[in-house]
Amino acid sequence: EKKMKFDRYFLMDEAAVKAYILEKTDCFTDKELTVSEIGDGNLNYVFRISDGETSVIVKHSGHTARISDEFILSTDRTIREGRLLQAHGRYVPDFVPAIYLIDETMKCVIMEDLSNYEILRTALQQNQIYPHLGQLLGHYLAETLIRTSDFILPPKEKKMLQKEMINPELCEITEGLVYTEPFYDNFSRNELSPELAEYVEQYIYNDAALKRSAAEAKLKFLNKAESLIHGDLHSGSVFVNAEGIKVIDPEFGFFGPAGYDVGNVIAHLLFAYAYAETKGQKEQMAWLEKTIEEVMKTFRSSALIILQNETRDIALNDESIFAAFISEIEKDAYMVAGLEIIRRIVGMAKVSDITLLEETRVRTEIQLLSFARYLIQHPDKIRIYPSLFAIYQNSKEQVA
Ligand code: SR1
Ligand code: MG
Repeated sequence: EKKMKFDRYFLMDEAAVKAYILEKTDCFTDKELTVSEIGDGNLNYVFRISDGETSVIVKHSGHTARISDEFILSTDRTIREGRLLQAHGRYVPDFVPAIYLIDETMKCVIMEDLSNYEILRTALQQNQIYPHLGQLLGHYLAETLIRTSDFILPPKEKKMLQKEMINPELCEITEGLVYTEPFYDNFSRNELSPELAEYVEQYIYNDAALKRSAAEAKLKFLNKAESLIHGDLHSGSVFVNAEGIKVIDPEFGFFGPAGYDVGNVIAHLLFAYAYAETKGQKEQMAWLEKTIEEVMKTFRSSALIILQNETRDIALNDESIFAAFISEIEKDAYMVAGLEIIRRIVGMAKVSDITLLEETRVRTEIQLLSFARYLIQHPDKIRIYPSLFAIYQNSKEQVA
């Protein structure tokens, strides 16, 4: 049998990954390994390798996105993702998987297998409750976003990291799929429930004020190099168990607006809330409502403590600057939450919280879209309002 050398990139299948792990690492000594491709994301391949006792994950990228060949992408995205996980891991080591190897030749990352955790989206659909989830998410957001901002990172270090994390291809996907395509009816990648067409035509494609607000948000995404963001922090990017959370898949990460990650978390907890509501999971609904509030409260208080204790720049070390900075992130977050809701209902790349709904789907979609329109246009009102859910309920009544 000819030994593969793995000194030149090719797209590995399960057999190649098995040979690779034995050849390039000492993770396993026994050759009785099982390898399975378990990825369900839109871009890359995820292999689990196990000898029955120990297991690891190999994340590997091809020249195109898994979801569609129309996205031609550099295979370096997995390398950037591994480095970003390491960068965030400096601040939240318990909240990210351990990275064992980043292989620039084979364009893969070997990392900790999280098989003792569940994907948050699946767990929430199964009516699970995690009492500390809001605090954990708020802590993760504050640590990663505030510590990589100009308040804390030394100027040259931030710019060097910014250079390393520049991510034009995947940013372009977000710029199109989140900020542009869902607002125009001439993009073939938009995909709607047919019963939704009239609503979307009137209240999204033809709403000039909404489109203007979305354009303002897009300019922020294009220009605000605020923090090293995850870039795709939906409930499929979070693993959870009774002990804690692990955040995976930051391949869309770069130095962007901090509110982008916070807003994605809010949007996907709202999707979970809408799913729970349809299924009549009342206790979980109440907990999800509290969880969103806890994310925001913990984010605010942890961010403030970091800023107060660790701001290096004398010119920025000012309580009113801290307050304004956090408020602006919150405002951006509510706008992004609205944008994320719209893109997952109108654009490509759906979420199963919506697609799994049957007869209630269109009604739920309209309720969420109506709330999303409010979030995008009135983020400041939401920020100071005691409960996001009062406004959500109100937008439901308007729909009815
Ligand atoms: C072509 S990738 C489509 C979407 O999947 C990812 O998870 C991101 O959300 C991206 O926008
Ligand atoms: Mg992903």
